[in-house]
Amino acid sequence: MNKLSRLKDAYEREGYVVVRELLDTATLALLAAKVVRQLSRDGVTDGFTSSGQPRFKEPTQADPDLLKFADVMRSEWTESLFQAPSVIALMKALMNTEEVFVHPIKWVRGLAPANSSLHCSPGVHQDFPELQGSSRQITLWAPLFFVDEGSGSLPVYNKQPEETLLPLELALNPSGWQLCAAALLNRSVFELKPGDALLFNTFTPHGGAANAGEGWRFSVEARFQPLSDPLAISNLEKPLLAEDWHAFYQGWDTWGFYWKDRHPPIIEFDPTWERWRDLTAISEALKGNQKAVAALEIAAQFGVSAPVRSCARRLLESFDHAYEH
Ligand SMILES: O=C(O)CCC(=O)C(=O)O
Repeated sequence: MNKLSRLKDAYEREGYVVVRELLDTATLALLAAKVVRQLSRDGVTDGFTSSGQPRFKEPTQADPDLLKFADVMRSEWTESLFQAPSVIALMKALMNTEEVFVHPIKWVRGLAPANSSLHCSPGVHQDFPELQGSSRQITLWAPLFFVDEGSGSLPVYNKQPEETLLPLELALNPSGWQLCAAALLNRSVFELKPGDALLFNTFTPHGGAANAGEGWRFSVEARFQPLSDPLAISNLEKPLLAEDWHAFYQGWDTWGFYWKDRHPPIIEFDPTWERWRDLTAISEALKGNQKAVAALEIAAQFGVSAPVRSCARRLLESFDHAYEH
């Protein structure tokens, strides 16, 4: 069996696969340098850990904007990493497709140590309810600095192969929810160096990374799908951390609007999951379930209708009062 067949076999069997030395390390080094410049400017690093991550330094004031890495996200280098012919060829093989579509939105995340004021880690989840569209989507997750389990590498889980969406439970994490542990099978966490990538399907459970180290864990993420599969409009409408795509692509030479005349059949975003989460958080809060607090905060801010938002706000206030007494 050649290397490509082995990777494909593992991806189809497990729902994820690690691909060593996939991404261009010179480009990753440029992005890593950009990250270090921002951390230094913001006063939240003071050197490197023994394993090579930027060492975390507590900010003088906790500020969620310290977790936004717009310069790296908007850099054309980030795009070029994922457009590399070797990446596209691998995606074609894994998805059994002639034409691949690279989602325009890319993520750059910094995961601060678990014992710091800036720690913020998504619970174990599946990507599909947020992304929707193609069930063949693949997420590519890759570190900018060496990472292992102790310093925040991303855990992935096996599930029964025939399962798609798994049950959720309330949790005190940034989204307010996590997958029920009973639905998860084997957990795997990999040691990865710059250039290595973890690839997983849109239904593959992942998340709950715990950074027990002293450094910042940095990762870049992109999503890929067959060009002929549907794409939810929410994946194209607006970039992250920029007003619009024109602002986002300003100054780019090669890859700006690469998707303009080449995108999959567009479908509406289905708000069913968001509604279910908001209404379930409200009904659980009414029963006094304190674990609903994080999900209520989301419902209070982003709930799809005004009555849901105000109901969630009132319940949050009543929880605050309960704590005061
Ligand atoms: O980087 C992390 O800890 C979470 C990443 C994630 O949830 C994702 O790639 O969908």
